[in-house]
Amino acid sequence: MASAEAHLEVEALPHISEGDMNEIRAALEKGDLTAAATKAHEILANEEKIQLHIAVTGESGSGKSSFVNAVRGLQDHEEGAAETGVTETTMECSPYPHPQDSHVTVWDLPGIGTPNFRPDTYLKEVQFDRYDFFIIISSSRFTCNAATLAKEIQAQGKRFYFVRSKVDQDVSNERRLYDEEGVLKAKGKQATETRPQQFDEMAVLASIRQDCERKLADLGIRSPQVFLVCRDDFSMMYNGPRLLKTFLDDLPSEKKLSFLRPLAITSKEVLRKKKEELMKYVLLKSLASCGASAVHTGAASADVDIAILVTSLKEYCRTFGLSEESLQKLAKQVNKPVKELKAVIKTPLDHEITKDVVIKLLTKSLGGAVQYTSLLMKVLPEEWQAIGCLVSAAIAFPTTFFLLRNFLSDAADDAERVLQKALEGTTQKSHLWS
Ligand SMILES: Nc1nc2c(ncn2[C@@H]2O[C@H](COP(=O)(O)OP(=O)(O)OP(=O)(O)O)[C@@H](O)[C@H]2O)c(=O)[nH]1
Ligand SMILES: [Mg+2]
Repeated sequence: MASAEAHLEVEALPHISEGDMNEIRAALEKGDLTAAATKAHEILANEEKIQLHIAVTGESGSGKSSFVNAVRGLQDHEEGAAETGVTETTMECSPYPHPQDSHVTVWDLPGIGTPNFRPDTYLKEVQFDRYDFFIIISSSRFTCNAATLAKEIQAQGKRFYFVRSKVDQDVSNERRLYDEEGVLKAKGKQATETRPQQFDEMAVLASIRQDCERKLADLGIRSPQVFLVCRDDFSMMYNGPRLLKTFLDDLPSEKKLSFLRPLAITSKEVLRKKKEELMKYVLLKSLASCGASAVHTGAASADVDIAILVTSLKEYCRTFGLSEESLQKLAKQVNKPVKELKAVIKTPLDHEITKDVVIKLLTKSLGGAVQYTSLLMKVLPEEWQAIGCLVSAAIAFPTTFFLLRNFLSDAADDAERVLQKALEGTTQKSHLWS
């Protein structure tokens, strides 16, 4: 396990209301660790209830259902996938919980602008209030319908993003104008003036995006941002890192973790963000785990709620794709034996985390408990210093704090090695590691 000193950076904390913070402080001042732990428990349980609802909308046939499937990591033919088709397919709002995290629901909405759904009544019919944000999809230039919808969403105080789908088709259409060596075949004036002599995929994509942004600006949308995607290449979305950053910057802080948890790890950035968000909860989790009856770990004992630790370590494993199911899926995707991916993992997998494993880790942590108590005071943010002083008396707090923190770091390192191994020898690297 990584040493505690290696992780001395002070991390941000999740947003905790002043009332909750005061309650924890008051309980600790009275020396009532159990009451403080109960409060921490309650805050975490409320966080657990947070749901994120994402609406996928746009014109009929634009690829909404395909996008929903791609976000959920499913192929169109797989069980539980949204139905897709070349004729108008989706006629009602259908919720699709994320297979890896039921806190996130992606809603597949019917197409706008068909005789069945008029733009002026559309938002009411799809129950606008239900969603946290909207993704408006178009497979060509964005039309008036999309702009009307965006303006209405904006007027009602919610966020929307434009996604241009099926860019694989545009790239292959454009490629046909070039020969096998990638040299422009078309000789017409217009073709040569608007295209480079040598085929350049990134330039094609950039021009699609600029064209969409220009058209949306013409339709009255201020500073529109367009993201390009393609169904079969979704985890390597052409604008993956930018889209991710935009979503995360916009989401309220209490919803960031829900959004991040089920995301497939396709870049270092996703990995870093997941770790950063999970780290924010370590303090609360360690406090919640204190104050239970003592657990004897051989030579020493600690007052720790083991169940919370088991649940937390399992959550870390699942969030970093360190479960049998995720590894099997990744191995299939990159066409490598799962054994090869597992060989670089040092922490236990999701299903291997048991009470006994946690007790073993606790025993190790308890060995350094005295050292941990002083380390804890160095890493705690200022507003937690007083609490740190009070609970450090109970050896459980620093012990579990560093146990969780170190395990989280180790699991993130494992996930990075797994991704590196998965990508070895593939051409996908440039997209995935951007
Ligand atoms: N080449 C390509 N085809 C796509 C892509 N996304 C969707 N399609 C195809 O486009 C057609 C329409 O896709 P759907 O996902 O059913 O579209 P929709 O917007 O849900 O359609 P409705 O439910 O009828 O409103 C299907 O044949 C899909 O396979 C993509 O990124 N690339
Ligand atoms: Mg559909």
